[in-house]
Amino acid sequence: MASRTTDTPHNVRELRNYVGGSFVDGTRTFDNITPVDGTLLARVHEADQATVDRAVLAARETYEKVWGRMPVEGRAKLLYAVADGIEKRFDEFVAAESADTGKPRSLSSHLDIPRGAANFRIFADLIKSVGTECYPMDTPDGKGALNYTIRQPHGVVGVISPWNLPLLLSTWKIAPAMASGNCVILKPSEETPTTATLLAEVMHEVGIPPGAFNVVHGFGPNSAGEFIARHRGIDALTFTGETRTGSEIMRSASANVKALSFELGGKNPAIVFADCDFDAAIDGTTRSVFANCGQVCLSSERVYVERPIFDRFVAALKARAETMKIGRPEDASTQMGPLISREHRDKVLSYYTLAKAEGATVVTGGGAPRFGDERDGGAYVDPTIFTGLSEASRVQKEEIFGPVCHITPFDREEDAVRMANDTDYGLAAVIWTTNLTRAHRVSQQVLAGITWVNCWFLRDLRTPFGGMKLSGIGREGGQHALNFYSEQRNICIKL
Ligand code: NAD
Ligand code: 6OD
Repeated sequence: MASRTTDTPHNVRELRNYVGGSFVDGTRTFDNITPVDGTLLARVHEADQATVDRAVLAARETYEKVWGRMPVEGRAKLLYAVADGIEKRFDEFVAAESADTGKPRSLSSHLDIPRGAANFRIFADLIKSVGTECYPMDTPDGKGALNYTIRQPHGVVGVISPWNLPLLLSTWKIAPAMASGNCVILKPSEETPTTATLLAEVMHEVGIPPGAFNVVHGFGPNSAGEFIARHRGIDALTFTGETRTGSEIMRSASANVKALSFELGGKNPAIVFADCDFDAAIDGTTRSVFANCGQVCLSSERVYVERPIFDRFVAALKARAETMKIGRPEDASTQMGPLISREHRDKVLSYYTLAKAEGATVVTGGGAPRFGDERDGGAYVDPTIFTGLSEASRVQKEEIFGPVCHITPFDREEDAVRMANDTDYGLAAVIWTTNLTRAHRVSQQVLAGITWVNCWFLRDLRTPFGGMKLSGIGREGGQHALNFYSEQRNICIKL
């Protein structure tokens, strides 16, 4: 194989672009720093415009000659092999994902990497059973006509992905795109380039045809991200990330009228009714606020609790936050790691400061821990709970993306629904109640792409996933993803 991921004598990796089946240098490199302790993990080769052009050309050629023509069984077989290949190198993927993000290995080994493999399996399964529509019709001559639809891949699909669940979220798009017969150009986040490069190695090892999958490293504006968004040779673009970035990408993509799918930010509510299973609600809210250091687009940053249990709930969640073990990813007892970067830490801390300026009561946290060891070079913040803010405050309106929530009491169900919906976003909601009728009623009233009742982040990969309002455009998952990654065409045959 051409040069791939290599370790220097100091264990600093070189991460190259994967273009047309070869690992290629960039014209310059950037550093990949771990938020665990601020040390250097890798030098990453940035793709310039010419490298992105080569990737697009390779993808187009492979689409036309090989991948787009391969029988579905053949594509599915290779995608199962990718899933197996990820699992074969499971520990390496886990260690890399945790080093890049700082997340506990207990999390990357239970969520990120298994889902990375599962994403390939489910879409390999689904593509084999995809159906078609057929409409026999009457005609004036009595002989009739038959309409039927066929699906055609777009050709070349650009995938631009974020850093919070790097392998999970990129493969959530790569797998259905490739299963549908498209060739892919992936631009992983500059913060988390490693598992994308390992995935390229797996694709190479299992014999994915050169050009069917490409990785270009770099940043957003005036770098690989923008080069993809603007590229005339890319037919469809799928993006996960911040809403503001989505707007920029939409502007860049508009000249070439690409098909777009956007999974964007959130400011998600959780509503806790007094009739809930209290312990389950505390367990679930601890996860939905603090898991992955709060860096999940589905996290609950606004928690509404019915007044009779408000004080007890706040005290119980505070106790969970204060006993949370913050530490290095490889320590099995670690429950929460650092944020993704020092820069993001500054952003989260600025919201902690803003909350106080807006009049919040700090129930717990509100700052950054000091460890007195190498972790002080990392990007850690305290798990934090606020109360007392008005619903109009910026902290209640803007996505923070950290281990933090604000808890508001409510008296009537309609007040909780009104406050939950008083947001520009509409990604996810959680409802805690044992009243079945209320569960259905409130779920239907809360405006969110996904509403969980008495659970959080429970995923059936066949279901539609996506956001309302500023949280996104379109739905992916199961058949919905296959619809996005293909063009449906109608053929009408006069009999
Ligand atoms: P981000 O928008 O900063 O970056 C995402 C990707 O876009 C990165 O690869 C980045 O390099 C690239 N990018 C940035 N500017 C670009 C530009 N102008 N043109 C092209 N590409 C560009 O997001 P992030 O900070 O990596 O991720 C966190 C955000 O993602 C949060 O807002 C979170 O809610 C959101 N998110 C949403 C979902 C969802 O499913 N709705 C899932 C995960 C994360
Ligand atoms: O589970 C998924 O498929 C998914 N898209 C999760 C998104 C998480 C956001 O951070």
